[in-house]
Amino acid sequence: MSTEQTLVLVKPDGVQRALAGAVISRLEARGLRIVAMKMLRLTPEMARRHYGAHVGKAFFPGLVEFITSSPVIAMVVEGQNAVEMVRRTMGATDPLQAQPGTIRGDLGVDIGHNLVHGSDSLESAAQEIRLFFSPEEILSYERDVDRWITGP
Ligand code: IDP
Ligand code: MG
Repeated sequence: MSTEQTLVLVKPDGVQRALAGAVISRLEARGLRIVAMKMLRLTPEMARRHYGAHVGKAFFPGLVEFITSSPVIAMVVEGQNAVEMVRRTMGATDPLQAQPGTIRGDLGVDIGHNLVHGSDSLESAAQEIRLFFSPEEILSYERDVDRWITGP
């Protein structure tokens, strides 16, 4: 068993479409614990750092424009295998390919408007968490329900 932390963003389309609650509910319902949360509007500099792996791709300028166009909700989410748990709960990048039952498969339509971001590995999670949050902003706490999610 490995408890992990990962970065989740409700992207501008999720906030604008009033789907932030739905996204957060699905993560909570999977047993994941929110240990940090804030609303912010990304600067272009921050967007370029967050999506550094995609620099040079054809969709990169549009991606930066989109992710900076309106506020996002950023979260650090914690739980057993949290990186993969979040990725599987989000579904495939292209909502057309995402399985029904996933966030993108149920709520999304277009690859450029896929509602949610989740780190793709433990390494990128650590890097992305550092970009969005200072260590003091990340809380450590127990929930009584956790023993019913993963056992004592
Ligand atoms: P991910 O969000 O599922 O990890 P990535 O491949 O890391 O997907 O791409 C980052 C984001 O860039 C995607 O969530 C999507 O919004 C956007 N994106 C990826 N590929 C395309 C594309 O081919 N056209 C337009 N936008 C794309
Ligand atoms: Mg990615």
